[in-house]
Amino acid sequence: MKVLLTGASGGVGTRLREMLPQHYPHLRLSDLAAPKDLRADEEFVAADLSDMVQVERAVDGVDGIIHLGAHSIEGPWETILQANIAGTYNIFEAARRQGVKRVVFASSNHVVGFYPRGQRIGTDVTALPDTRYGVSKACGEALGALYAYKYGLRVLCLRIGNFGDVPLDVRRLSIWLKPEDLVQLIQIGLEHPDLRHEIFYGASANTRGWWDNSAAYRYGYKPSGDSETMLQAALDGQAKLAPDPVSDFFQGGPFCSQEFSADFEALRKEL
Ligand code: 15L
Repeated sequence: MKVLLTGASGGVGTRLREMLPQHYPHLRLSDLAAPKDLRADEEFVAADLSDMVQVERAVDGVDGIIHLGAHSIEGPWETILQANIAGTYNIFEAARRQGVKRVVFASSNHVVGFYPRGQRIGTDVTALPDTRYGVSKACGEALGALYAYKYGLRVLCLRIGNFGDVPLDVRRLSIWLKPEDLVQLIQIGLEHPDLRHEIFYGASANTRGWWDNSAAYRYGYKPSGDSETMLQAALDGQAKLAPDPVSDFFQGGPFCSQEFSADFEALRKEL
């Protein structure tokens, strides 16, 4: 199976470059610019995702796409619109035109950032994005559904929590995703015979998890990580953060408090 990894030069992409080749030896990498440490045995195609011609070149001849490429935090509308919304449309549309069978889309927990912490939610709740970035990921999920139901692509959207080796603070104890667990989720997306269109949370088996990830478990997901085993690291990280009532109340954390100008007390009472 030939697989394209977009966003290969970013933080998550860099880690996946190390981990994916043992499962997918025919891996093509793409990003705006090549990783500085690109090896001779790695294939790289530069692409600005907002340009369909470049995207079609990157997608040419692959069977599956892992689409990470995006502006991965909050940003100005024009940036989000081009990099994330137009970029993700171009990926799905190029996949359809070229007969690519599977797309794994890196969505984000920020699609549902305005749910209060502690509220257990599944993937069937109304989107409550906490940023323009979160809106772009909700839009990517909608594009995934369109291309699955209308054009027959097989699509897995992963609402990724926080990917890394350790949970960085108390919020991340609930949403942490161990790198090996992401690889497992990607394999389900690229290979599971029954998959048509699903949304999973990209989270490990965290003791303090907020999300009902039963859809992923139905497909055989067996996460190996639990952030609770690194509680102290998270508490140490938390100790460096200033208290922030809005951030501390909502699942999306600082993405919620950025630019926040609503009546927090009224909102908190309603929820
Ligand atoms: C995300 O979606 C971001 O891409 C990442 O940088 C983290 O901020 C993560 O969410 C998070 O919520 O911790």
